[in-house]
Amino acid sequence: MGRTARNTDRAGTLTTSPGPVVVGILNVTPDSFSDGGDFLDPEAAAEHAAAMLGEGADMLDIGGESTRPGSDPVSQEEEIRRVVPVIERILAVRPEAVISVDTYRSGTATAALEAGASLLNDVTALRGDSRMVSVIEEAECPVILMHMQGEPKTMQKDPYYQDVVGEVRDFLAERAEYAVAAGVRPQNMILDPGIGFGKNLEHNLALLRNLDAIVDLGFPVLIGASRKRFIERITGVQVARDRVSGTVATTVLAFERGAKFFRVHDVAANREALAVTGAMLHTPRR
Ligand code: HH2
Repeated sequence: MGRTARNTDRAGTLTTSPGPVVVGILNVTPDSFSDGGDFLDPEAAAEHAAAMLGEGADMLDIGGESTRPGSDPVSQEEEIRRVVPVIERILAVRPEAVISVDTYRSGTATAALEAGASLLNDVTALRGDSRMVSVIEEAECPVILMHMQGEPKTMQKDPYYQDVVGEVRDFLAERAEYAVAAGVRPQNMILDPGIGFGKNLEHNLALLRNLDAIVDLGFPVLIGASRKRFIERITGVQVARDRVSGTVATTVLAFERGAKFFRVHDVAANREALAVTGAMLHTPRR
């Protein structure tokens, strides 16, 4: 348990540190939209995790269920079966790794924390499982609360907002309030507008353009735009893993607008872009 406690502290430090945080994506699923099936074997997953840490990832986000548009949920047992051996394998090789688990299920969250994960990423913002909030409160671990309209199976059918930025901001403010009222520490919360989750191209662009409205809520903000379909709509790049340049553009703009966490598949490219953007923004002009 010593290891878990230490890494939870390290995860907490990431949320309060001044610089940007690069979150490397590791999907242990057969059907994720860009890396489905690549890392189902714990050995292959651990190798990819080590590669992302070597490229400069500050932490990893492991998912055992795809939430791409049209995806079907898996059982909690299956999710645990996919995720836990990978956490154990990674920590056996890299005990200092900060690992987040992309789940909205309290049972998976508990199993993942026991295996050594130190953060939770809940795409339902604590609406998916009423027991989730007490798991987070007891573990005193950071949590990512994400906005989603609808659910993955149907969310891209006809997303509709009168004022996408205002509605996403109000939703995240309400979810943060709910978590604080249930005992989650404010300094443990990270907010995410949920790029591509029940949003069309214009909705995604409005959220990225007006990100300061969400940053102004006073919590660190995470952006997960990596390789997503809206980039294809702009660039025409059909193969998801080839959407690196488009992803980097979102990282640069979101960083300039105040985002702190960048959930990406291509760690090296985004890390480099953040270093150069940071230098441009913060080096005093002569
Ligand atoms: N996007 C995906 C999954 N989890 N979590 C947060 N907080 N923010 C996101 O934008 C986000 C997320 C979808 O991307 P990916 O994991 O690459 O694909 P899949 O859901 O198909 O596994």
